[in-house]
Amino acid sequence: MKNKNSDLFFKNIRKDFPILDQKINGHQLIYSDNGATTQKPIKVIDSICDFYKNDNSNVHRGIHTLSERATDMYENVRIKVANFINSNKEEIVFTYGTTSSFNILAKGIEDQISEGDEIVLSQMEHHANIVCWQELAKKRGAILKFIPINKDFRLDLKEAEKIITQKTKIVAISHISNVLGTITPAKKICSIAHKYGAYFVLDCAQSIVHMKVDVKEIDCDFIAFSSHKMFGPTGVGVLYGKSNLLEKLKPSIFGGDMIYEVSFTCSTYNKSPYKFEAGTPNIEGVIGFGAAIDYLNEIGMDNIELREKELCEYFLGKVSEVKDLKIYGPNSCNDRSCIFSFNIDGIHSHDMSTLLDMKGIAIRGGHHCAMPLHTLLELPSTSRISLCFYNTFEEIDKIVLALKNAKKDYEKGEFLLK
Ligand code: C6P
Repeated sequence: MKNKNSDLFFKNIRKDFPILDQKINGHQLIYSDNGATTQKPIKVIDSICDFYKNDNSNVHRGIHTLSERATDMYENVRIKVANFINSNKEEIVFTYGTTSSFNILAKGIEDQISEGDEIVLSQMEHHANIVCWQELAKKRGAILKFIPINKDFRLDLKEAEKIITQKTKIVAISHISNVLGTITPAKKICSIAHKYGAYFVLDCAQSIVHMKVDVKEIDCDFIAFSSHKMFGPTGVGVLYGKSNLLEKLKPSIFGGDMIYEVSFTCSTYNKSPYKFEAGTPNIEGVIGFGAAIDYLNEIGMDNIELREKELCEYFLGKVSEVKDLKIYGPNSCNDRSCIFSFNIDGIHSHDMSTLLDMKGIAIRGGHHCAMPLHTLLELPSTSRISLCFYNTFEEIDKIVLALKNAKKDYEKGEFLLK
């Protein structure tokens, strides 16, 4: 289909995702938990099966044909990822996901942090971008500071200007909050960080699949993201770092493939990115990830962004009709994504998840691995709907109808029988 921007195109695209064609509790599945993980198109699934059927071998080790083929396929994905974010292939470290990328980074940078140095995060971070820095701060005597959010659920830039100072060594924020959906002004915060010589780290776990991420344009020093949130397999992620900065990072996982030379007494390490990829990697995962990137490129990130903006506007318009529902996040689709965390007075988020599941609608309930943010907002938990391009306007209508009926259904208590 030529017009990759039309509603019809995106409705047809659903055929690429076999899992979407099923009933849950007697209703057509509406998968709206894409912030947790996305579904996989048949091309990704097939690429993994084909690899095992035809090409399976270890990488970087054998001299035989299969191993050389597997190595080429694996390294080719590194190039695809580099092109996807406008970087060089040497700057792409394959990891096991965003969390593992952050751990490799925080451990690797340890030697560059001294007592009294400051690490600036924001109040809307996922635990993956908090806990590893807390560990680093404890070890090195560094101090963590947090850019506050304002009442519109956006980062307070005036406060950011005050918090980031000569003492700041690292500024690490999420590009899109996995709770609020807020798109943060990455370029602006990066320039404040660089003014003081601090590293700028961007958590792209929630942004990479919804908008074009260009590391050169933003001038990021490091970014992290996961394949499974971009229609690829689980167990694969990326740590991007500028070449000279990756060279300065220490590896923290040791063993085969990350070395240059090993004796009984000491070892020297391979160059980046290989010094961070010890042991046999998730080869079939990386191959599937490559197929996911091809798939995204075929649709076009511009088309995806446009489609999701339309879904965002439609959702916010429709959901405003639901009584007693509060959304935690910006109300303009210009600086938010299709992640909508909400509560309806009197219904716990876990009950809300069960209520909607009874109608075939998959959402997430809880603290979404962002406990500090929930504590700040004085919320024990929230319900979260997260949409992507394969969701439809008709699905939004059904979700909103279910939300309108939620109180009535809740009071009937039928969901308790589940
Ligand atoms: N958020 C969610 O439902 P992993 O689990 O390593 O692939 O990604 C961690 C992570 C880091 N940063 C952000 C902003 C994230 O949203 C996530 C994962 C999922 O919101 C699972 S908790």
